[in-house]
Amino acid sequence: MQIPSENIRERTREGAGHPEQEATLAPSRQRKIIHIDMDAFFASVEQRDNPELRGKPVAVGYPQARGVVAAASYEARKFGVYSALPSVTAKRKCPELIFVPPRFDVYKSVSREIHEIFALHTKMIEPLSLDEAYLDATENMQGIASATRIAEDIRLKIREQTGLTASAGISYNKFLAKLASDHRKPDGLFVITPAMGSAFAEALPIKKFHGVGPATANKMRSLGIETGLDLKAQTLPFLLHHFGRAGRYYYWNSRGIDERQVSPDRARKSIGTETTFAQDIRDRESANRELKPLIEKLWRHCENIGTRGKTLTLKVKYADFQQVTRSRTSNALLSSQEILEDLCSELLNTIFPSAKEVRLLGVSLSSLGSEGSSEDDQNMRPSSHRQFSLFQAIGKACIDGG
Ligand code: DCP
Ligand code: MG
Repeated sequence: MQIPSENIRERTREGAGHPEQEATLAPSRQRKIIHIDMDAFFASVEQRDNPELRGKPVAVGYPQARGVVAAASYEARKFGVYSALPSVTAKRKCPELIFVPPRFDVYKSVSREIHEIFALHTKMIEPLSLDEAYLDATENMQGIASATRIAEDIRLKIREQTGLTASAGISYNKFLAKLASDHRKPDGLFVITPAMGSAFAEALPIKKFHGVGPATANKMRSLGIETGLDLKAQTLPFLLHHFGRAGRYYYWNSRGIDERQVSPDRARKSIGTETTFAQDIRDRESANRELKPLIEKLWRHCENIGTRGKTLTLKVKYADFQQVTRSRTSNALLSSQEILEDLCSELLNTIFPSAKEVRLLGVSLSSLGSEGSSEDDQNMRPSSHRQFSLFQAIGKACIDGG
């Protein structure tokens, strides 16, 4: 049985800021980091543009058997409807739920508008998805000392110019700024000061730590680790032993420390999804079986956002945390789920038989382009869609919050 651990994530040059790929070091200087996240983004845009939807439970997505909810309005969330929930389940939980098909062009244009507002204050902007970004406001165009003031100003401008609300988190690093923006959602602002950071991290349930999906959370629980405080009580060698390189990230995060920089030049390079298994697997047949739903989700995501890729990569993480990837690249954009399945099957042949057990499998697409657009057009306009998270609520949403 598999436990989906990650949403579909949009990977970036730095590996999407995944804890396992970024060293987290002791802090050097005090920074002012703002995390902005639009509230119920796709659903709010739909309610803005269609007054009949306001105040009602709305899901952006398709109600069909295999559809999933992309975004849920806050009215729908009261019924337990959230992103990545199968549409059929959503409708059962909330019979009044109104499904609205996604309009990605509109979301992209709002995304550009909010980006322009951020750019009035700083060049240090790292978009995480269409509706979310980190800003390093330590240095800013107006020389404003208070990052809170900047965040309030941004929230106000977003409301005035787009008619939508955003929540803001302010702190001295990315980890805490992102937690802070979630703290007073919707339409809220929250500051985690250096004096509060450590206590805030200690009080967190482990699933709130970046990179902790259901499988890792279960493993932590089996080791008696339930909260940030429990995590903090572990030694670095212990965490490295049990969680590989991510252990270093957990070690520092549980102390409220995160030295990842805001990286303005990060651009989405790939979309992908992965699963950590409740029990490690050893044979090719099991791997094939576990990959099927991943490929299906990846393809559904491609279809939803009109994106295709030329390179398919299979990621394998072994029980000892060693990680390998295998890729195949085609001259043309890969155009069907069957093609992805065939390529995955070929790639599995390079992995199995395997002497070691496998704890995680992932599939991703890179060399992305838009379905139906010309080669030049694709090169000119790398698409910037957000992950359709397939699971981290399955974890919490696709394409990788930082
Ligand atoms: N999204 C998606 N699939 C997911 C998660 C999100 O397609 N699994 C899309 C729809 C969301 C948008 O990305 O509206 C932004 O995602 P967020 O996680 O920021 O969620 P929302 O903005 O919808 O809600 P919140 O108010 O919690 O930020
Ligand atoms: Mg949002």
